[in-house]
Amino acid sequence: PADAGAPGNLAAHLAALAERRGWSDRAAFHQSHQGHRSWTHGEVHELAARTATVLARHGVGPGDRVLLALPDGITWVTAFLAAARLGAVAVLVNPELPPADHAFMAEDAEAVLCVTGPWTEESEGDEGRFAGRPLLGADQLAALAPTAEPTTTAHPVDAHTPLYVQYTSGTTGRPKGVVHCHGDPKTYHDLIGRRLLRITEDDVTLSVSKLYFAYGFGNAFVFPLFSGSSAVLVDRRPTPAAVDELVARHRVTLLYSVPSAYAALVADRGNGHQACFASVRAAVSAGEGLPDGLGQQVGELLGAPVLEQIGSTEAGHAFCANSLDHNHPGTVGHPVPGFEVELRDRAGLRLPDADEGTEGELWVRGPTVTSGYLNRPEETARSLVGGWLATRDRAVREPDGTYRHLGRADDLEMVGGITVSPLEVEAVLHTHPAVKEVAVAALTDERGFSRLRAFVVPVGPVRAGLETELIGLAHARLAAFKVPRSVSFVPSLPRTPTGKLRRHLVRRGAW
Ligand code: 3SK
Repeated sequence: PADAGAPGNLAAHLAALAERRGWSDRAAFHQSHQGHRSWTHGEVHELAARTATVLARHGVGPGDRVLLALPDGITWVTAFLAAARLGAVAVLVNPELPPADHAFMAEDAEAVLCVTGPWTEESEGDEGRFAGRPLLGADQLAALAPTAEPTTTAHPVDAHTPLYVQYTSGTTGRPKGVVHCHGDPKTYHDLIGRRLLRITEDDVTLSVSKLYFAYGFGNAFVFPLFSGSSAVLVDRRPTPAAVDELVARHRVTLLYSVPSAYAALVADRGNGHQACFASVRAAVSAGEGLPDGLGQQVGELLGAPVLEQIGSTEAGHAFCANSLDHNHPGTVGHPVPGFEVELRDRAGLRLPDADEGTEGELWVRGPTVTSGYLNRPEETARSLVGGWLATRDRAVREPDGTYRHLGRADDLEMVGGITVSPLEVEAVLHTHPAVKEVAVAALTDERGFSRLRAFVVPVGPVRAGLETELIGLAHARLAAFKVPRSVSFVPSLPRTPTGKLRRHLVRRGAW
């Protein structure tokens, strides 16, 4: 499927690159579920070109949006490349979201096709889940693609043609679609994969973060395809035992994860180096800060450096990162080469360089920062000012030019590396007749992790079982990562004289 006629098209570019560099017979992806199976770079691009024909037969053309609500696996990879080959835009969504979230995203993105499944017996059927938009089952796509003719001609595009959309939480609870273009993945790889992590053809990646998420997309899709290396794909978040097994089986060299999963690994395997991790040469951590001491424990367990970084869906991947050459534990590292980072005050005014130790909000400018959100001109104008992105992360600059992350500056909470709108969770809990007032915040637990907690002012006395009922209500209506772990019943919530909730006090859990 190599197509020299469309150099700007990501799918054509990657297929031609694999052929030119002689990667066709090298492993690209190892799928660990449904029986272990590996695909070479040549097989991936071939299957993607055939998948493009199936998508085209289902009405997908240049500029159309195709929603992919799929678990990590070969179908995810080939469907993405197929959409790119056709000049269509893949809308990457978490397959485990509740039906209402999927319906919102399908409508917001005006998806012409939703590629979904496989559904488990417990998950709700497709009826209404994607707002009545045309559906194509993952199993059906996987059955049709191998015998379809390959689409050898890729649609011509340039580096600024939209390629994919990822959703990020909005403060109002309505997720916002962030648009990225055909030129962005090559830049993630050039700046981070190649330059900072020195990925080569011999690397093997395991990313706990999934492909629909910015961090996982770069780690386990972009870097392997641009470097001729391979990635292990797992359809669900691997348990610590599964991480051990996969690292040993595939001789994983690069492990990408989030602090809560690293802590689970340390809790499971204890301290000190373990032989099953002998192949790991670096571990990357993102999503939230590594609690004090955990980075060192992980480094000892894996026998490899632990490199913290910070990125955002809007920036596409990391914009500050530690590297193999310069690792400052406890910080998120230096700005990624090619990115500029500024600390600004709440009004968006730059804090002077000399003020080291001064807290500020991180603003970022760089080659892969999105040009905006789908259908949200006002939010785009608020977050993107003169090419600078307001990340709403608070940080302080260290004397060596690295940045230390201090938390979020807006109403969003960060749990397990994912932003959650407390307003959305509060709205659900508020529907319970026993709830008079409610505030939700991520609080740090005794092990240093953020966990969602709901503070509820009850209507009348608290009866036995109310906490379980409220958590059950959240489970029934929200994605699992938005469900509070605990409920505290309080006589009142901290408010300003004008009635505005003092979220910084709720986050401290004391007022
Ligand atoms: O969550 C992050 O901080 C992150 C890090 C690297 C790449 C992408 C993201 C969203």
